[in-house]
Amino acid sequence: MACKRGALIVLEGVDRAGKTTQCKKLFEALQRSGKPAEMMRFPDRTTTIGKLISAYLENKSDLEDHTVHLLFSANRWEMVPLMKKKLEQGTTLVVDRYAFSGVAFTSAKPGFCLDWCKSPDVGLPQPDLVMFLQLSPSEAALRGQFGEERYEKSDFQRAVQNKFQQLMKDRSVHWQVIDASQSVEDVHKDIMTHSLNAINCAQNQALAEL
Ligand code: DGP
Ligand code: NA
Ligand code: NA
Repeated sequence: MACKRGALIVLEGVDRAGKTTQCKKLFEALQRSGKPAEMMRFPDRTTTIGKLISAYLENKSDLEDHTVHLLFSANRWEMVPLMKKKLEQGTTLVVDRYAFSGVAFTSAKPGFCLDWCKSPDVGLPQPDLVMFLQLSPSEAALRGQFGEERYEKSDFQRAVQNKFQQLMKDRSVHWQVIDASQSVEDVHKDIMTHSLNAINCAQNQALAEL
């Protein structure tokens, strides 16, 4: 019997919504239930391109806004061969941020339209499920101070949140809004339910492209 493909599952949301915690919990739960799974995150700061991005985010370097947008996209593209290989082998990928963060963060800057922002990511593997961890800016503020990185400012995060709301109107993407104000365990339960459905559906579908 041919090996059934894994699902491409993405978690998105503004900073402090709990994406990284939930990716880890989902990955661990899938492993426990015997489903082959791996975690990935974007930006992947370990590659040559990722190191340029990391220095930019840490305010150690300045890059022109279009340039950095293309670097974030290139950082996703450089992982595509590995992602396709894993998915074809039957491994489900749990991904912390993807092209939607790319579009939301850049288009929140002045002078960028959604279409320009989307174009470099056209053709990337299409996620089987994108869960948006929804948390209001006021609830996010209760979770403590932002760090020191470039985008971690409330006004900018509010603009990013608005861009995500716009992106979620795109019906060609399988969006699922998750109430991230619930307890960590309740958020995890929701995410697990949607993920198991996505894994079942993905088995019988070809991998599509953004
Ligand atoms: P994280 O490592 O998940 O904290 O993400 C780093 C920061 O980079 C975070 O503020 C979100 C932002 N970011 C993630 N992906 C992209 C992207 O593709 N483009 C831009 N401009 N920003 C991004
Ligand atoms: Na961050
Ligand atoms: Na995170």
